[in-house]
Amino acid sequence: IPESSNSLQDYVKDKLSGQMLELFEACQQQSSDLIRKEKCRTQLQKDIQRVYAVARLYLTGSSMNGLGCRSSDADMCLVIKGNKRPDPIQVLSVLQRLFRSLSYVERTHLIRAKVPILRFREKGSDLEFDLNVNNTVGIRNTFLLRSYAYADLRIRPMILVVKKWAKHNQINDASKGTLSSYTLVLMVLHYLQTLKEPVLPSLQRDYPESFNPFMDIDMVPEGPKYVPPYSSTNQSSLGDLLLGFLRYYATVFSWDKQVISVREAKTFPNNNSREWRNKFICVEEPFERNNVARAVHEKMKFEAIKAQFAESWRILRQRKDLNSILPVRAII
Ligand code: 3AT
Ligand code: MG
Repeated sequence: IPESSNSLQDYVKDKLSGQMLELFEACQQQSSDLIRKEKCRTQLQKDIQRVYAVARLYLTGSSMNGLGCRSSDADMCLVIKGNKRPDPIQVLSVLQRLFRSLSYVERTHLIRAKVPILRFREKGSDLEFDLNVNNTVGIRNTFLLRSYAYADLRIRPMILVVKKWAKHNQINDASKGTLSSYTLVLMVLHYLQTLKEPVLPSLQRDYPESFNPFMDIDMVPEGPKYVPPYSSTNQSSLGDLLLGFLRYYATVFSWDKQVISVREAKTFPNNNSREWRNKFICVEEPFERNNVARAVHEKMKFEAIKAQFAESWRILRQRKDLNSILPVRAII
């Protein structure tokens, strides 16, 4: 007997869900956007190989994971293999000089963060790139997130709306002490994994071979080929999932006691190690198992984030109108 297969319309029977779908369809990355990014990647890899002959350039982040908007930047990872690990700052300095000689690149600058990046734009366009060196965990987690994004039809619209909501309400900027997009995505996945009727499983638990953390990096993009869609008994609409997400972080989740683990599809207590103790928000990186929410280190910013969940939940449960927490027209 064939499984009953849903279409996205089955989850869009109310006004709020319709507004979410409309926002998703207007904002999601188009295939023409990806083609443009891919074309730049190919040309950049060619130019970089004049200096680093064996280097390979990977597109990562929302450009590749199915969770991108038309306005998303292009994150990239340059992989340089070899016995001795090159110093990322040194490599990026060399690339900075190289890029200044390339006709299709402009506004190159080096950011000396914990993971150093070279930021630049395609000349004459608003396409921005963030390039790191050998931060290969970003390649692994991109293909894990991609598998989650396509495991259920509701995931991509749900996450896009949450990202837009967070950006509009100024809680989506790690450089200003709030949440990175990556942290937000893991928070949504965690909520969907821990519902009484889960919308998502732990893919790392169910398909350990596809997401083996030691897999050769060249194989990682092929890894998830055998992950089928998840068939959930949960038939909640998009709108109910958004309301439930806000409610969960406004009233259920214990920020001061729990660590979010998408790897295990559960929370665990934060009092067992230095990584988690006395942190405002604890969200586990699925491969490296460190805290992806470490940018939130000011009490004021943390309080603003929690207040935003509480306030948006209060308003949306009353109004059931996406415009009450996010001006849809202005964003499309
Ligand atoms: P946007 O659409 O650009 O807002 P994104 O999905 O590209 O969202 P980020 O810009 O936050 O997300 O991050 C880009 C990628 O970098 C996503 C993930 O593959 C990797 N990454 C980000 N933060 C971390 C982290 N703390 N640990 C490991 N990988 C990370
Ligand atoms: Mg990005």
